[in-house]
Amino acid sequence: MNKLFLSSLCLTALASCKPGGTGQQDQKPNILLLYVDDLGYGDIGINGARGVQTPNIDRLAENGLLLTDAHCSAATSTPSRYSLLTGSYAFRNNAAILPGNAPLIIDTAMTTLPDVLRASGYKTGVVGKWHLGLGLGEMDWNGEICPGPKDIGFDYSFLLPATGDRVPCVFVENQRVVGVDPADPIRVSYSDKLDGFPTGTENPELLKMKADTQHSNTIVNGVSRIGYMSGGRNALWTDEDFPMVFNKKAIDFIKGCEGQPFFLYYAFHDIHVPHLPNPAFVGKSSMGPRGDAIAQMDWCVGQLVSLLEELGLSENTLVILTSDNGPVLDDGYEDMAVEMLGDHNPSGPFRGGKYSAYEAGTRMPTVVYWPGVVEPGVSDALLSQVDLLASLAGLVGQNLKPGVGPDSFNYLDAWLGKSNKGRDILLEEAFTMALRFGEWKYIHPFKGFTPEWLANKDIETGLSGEDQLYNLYQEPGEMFNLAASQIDKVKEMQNILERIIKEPSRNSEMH
Ligand code: NG6
Ligand code: CA
Repeated sequence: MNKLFLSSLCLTALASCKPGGTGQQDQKPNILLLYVDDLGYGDIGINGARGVQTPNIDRLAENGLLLTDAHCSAATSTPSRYSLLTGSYAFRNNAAILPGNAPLIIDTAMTTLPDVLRASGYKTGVVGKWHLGLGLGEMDWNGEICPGPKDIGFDYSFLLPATGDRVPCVFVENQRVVGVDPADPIRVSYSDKLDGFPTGTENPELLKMKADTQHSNTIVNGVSRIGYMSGGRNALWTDEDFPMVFNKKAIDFIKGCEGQPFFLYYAFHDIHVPHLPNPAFVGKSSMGPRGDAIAQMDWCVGQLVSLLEELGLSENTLVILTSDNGPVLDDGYEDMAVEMLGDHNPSGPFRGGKYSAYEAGTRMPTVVYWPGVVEPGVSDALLSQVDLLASLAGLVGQNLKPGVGPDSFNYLDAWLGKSNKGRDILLEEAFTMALRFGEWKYIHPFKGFTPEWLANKDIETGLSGEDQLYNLYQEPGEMFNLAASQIDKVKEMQNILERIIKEPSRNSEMH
């Protein structure tokens, strides 16, 4: 990485920031990270979506940078989010999909992405899906929830605590449940049924959408979820209101930052299950609720971009839109996503999807938009979200202390399209680990057992007891396993993987 180039890039970027309408002259650029949930590579128009239109995202891509080989760090949510915020691979902390009553998995002593930006004068906020745990375990949802976002660098937070399909079905603002009532205390359990709400198993006649066994516990808003809760009746969310609720909080946050640069991590619930789009978006796609949720999310993106324009902030705001893992059609609810798919391909030209070690597990639809700084174009640089910590630190001129962002490297010039040089190697975490290196993709043998709920679904996990080696330049679809004929290459890839596992990448310079 060329330091001179980077610092001059930084200066150029900052110098080209035009004065904003809200007095943001000469400020560091705002950063708006639009983090969609479960959105596949092929789910946006510009990447070939057939069953839904995404005009707002396409407009960002046409006027910005479309990245074709940018990855989240893992094929599920919690590990990807962990890496994004800490610059550390999730396996180093055994981060896996969390239940809704899990403790916070980010050590509050770590320097996180929002910490880095806050130290540079940013106001930091998170709105939307959290899924990184809250509290210390055995949490009391009726008082202050600690530790939480503010303890890892966020000045403001408005959260959906875990996922839309997990209890508790309440919003948490600045670490307190919104609308909590001492007379109706909230309790949450993932092991014991709690009195208070009917369950999908016992009262299926109350459901507006059928679900599998795991999703057949507490019914809220006519939909059964994973886990049990009681109390908090005045605090319950209405899924169909999510786009308006979250967008309003995001807009209020941005407006409230007048005079101070902001970092907003806007983590969509869409397009995770349950798919319950607002009536305004029902029927907007030809694919039923999953497609309508994409249209809804695209509308939300459009609203935020319009806000930046109205406030005169567009040219002083770096917008990154991406996703936390690949697409999935059957994730527990009967919502016609499989039946109504038509000729739409959520994974684009790649194999697999959510949960998968194949490319579509982590290769994300990714757009970078910053008028006047990022030139319109397409880049096939190999990039990982684990690098956003170091790259954005580079943008704001922060040097990372040793140990901070242990797997994160500064690829700012590639993220902004100033260079085509991305990573040489890239780790993809799933139930096993996979590694990209030049034209090669290696998938490590999986010796564990596939969870029953996953094994029973029609999902290509990429899990095998054997080594797998694919040549992505020859066939991006990962159909022909070359491991048996490329023994030396397999060995080389295994060695790289071992080094990554053994020590933080910043020590070994493995990137
Ligand atoms: C799985 C859930 C799935 C989804 C996922 C988390 C079952 C059978 N499946 O365990 O529905 O909630 O966890 O998705 O329970 S993620 O995008 O947040 O990682
Ligand atoms: Ca996800």
